[in-house]
Amino acid sequence: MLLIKQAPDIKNSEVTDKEFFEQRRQFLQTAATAVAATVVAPGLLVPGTADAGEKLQNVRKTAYQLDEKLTKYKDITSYNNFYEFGTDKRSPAKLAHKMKTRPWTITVEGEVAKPGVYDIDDFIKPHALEERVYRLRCVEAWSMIVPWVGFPLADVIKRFEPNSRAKYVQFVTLYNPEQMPGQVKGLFGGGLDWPYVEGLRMDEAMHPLTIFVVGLYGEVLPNQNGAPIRLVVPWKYGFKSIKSIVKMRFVEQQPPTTWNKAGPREYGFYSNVNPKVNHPRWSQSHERRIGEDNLFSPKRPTPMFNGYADQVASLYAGMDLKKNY
Ligand SMILES: Nc1nc2c(c(=O)[nH]1)N[C@H]1C(S)=C(S)[C@@H](COP(=O)(O)O)O[C@H]1N2
Ligand SMILES: [Mo]
Repeated sequence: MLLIKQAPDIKNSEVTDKEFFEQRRQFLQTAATAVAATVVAPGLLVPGTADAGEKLQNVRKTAYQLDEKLTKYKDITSYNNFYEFGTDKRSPAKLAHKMKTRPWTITVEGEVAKPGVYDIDDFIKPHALEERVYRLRCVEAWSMIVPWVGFPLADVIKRFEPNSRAKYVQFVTLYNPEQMPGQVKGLFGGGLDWPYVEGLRMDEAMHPLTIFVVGLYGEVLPNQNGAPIRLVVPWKYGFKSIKSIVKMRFVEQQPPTTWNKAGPREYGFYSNVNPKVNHPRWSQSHERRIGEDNLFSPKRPTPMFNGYADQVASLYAGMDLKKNY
């Protein structure tokens, strides 16, 4: 087992993980080239026609990096919260292949100049893909360091031209009990109200840290991580980062959110990572890192706003964060 006493050696572990990443990249490139040469035209290997694990083209590196070891691909893709596929962390990786991610449409509606139903590939195409390494912190007191691939939500919002009544954006996940067994009433989806919904205030949605994600480790997003497209809002608890989105709705009133409906005393609308405001069942002051820490490892302190305070604290100036949890 790992790192009970050993001092963290960031450089060393980064090298190890990059080697792993590069080997995987090499392997997939070789595989993709072989496929392209025989069956598929190379131009088809773009997001949209690609399956989970296929390499994404033209992913730009960015300055969004962290001085922490990346969580292994295997851990990011086999320890998931995706209640549409059951409440067990291992269920999504086993069951999410049932979800069909093509064809797929995204409906844009509400207070917006360009509402419509957009094919996922047309929706993604105008945006340059970039890699951003973000910390993901679940309210259940665990975390991961994830190299996401995506693009700023702000760029998408600008395309659809919300009007001045648009104060919030609501997001909706696919509802399809045939493909998502956790949505069948009485089965193992934790009794949530389906479809899963989330929302952001417009300034949170427009913040440069907020992204739509279509990939992971340079590859097309696996279904269990929210293919074909999900949100990632790194200063908020993981549950705000809604998966497998089929609708964006621009609204004037603060929209309902799934976890707030399920347990209003436990989950508020804002859900900013805040070590000073505890959840009734899990401490928010500390966390363990998936794939590295075990039951005996010292807990890692959770930073305010998940480490993004310098960039996002001003969004909440003057707000009581104990009330607006
Ligand atoms: N549609 C949907 N989105 C969801 C969830 C879910 O159950 N359904 N779980 C959330 C929670 S609690 C977390 S911690 C993150 C986990 O993302 P990951 O599996 O990619 O790590 O997804 C969030 N998005
Ligand atoms: Mo979570």
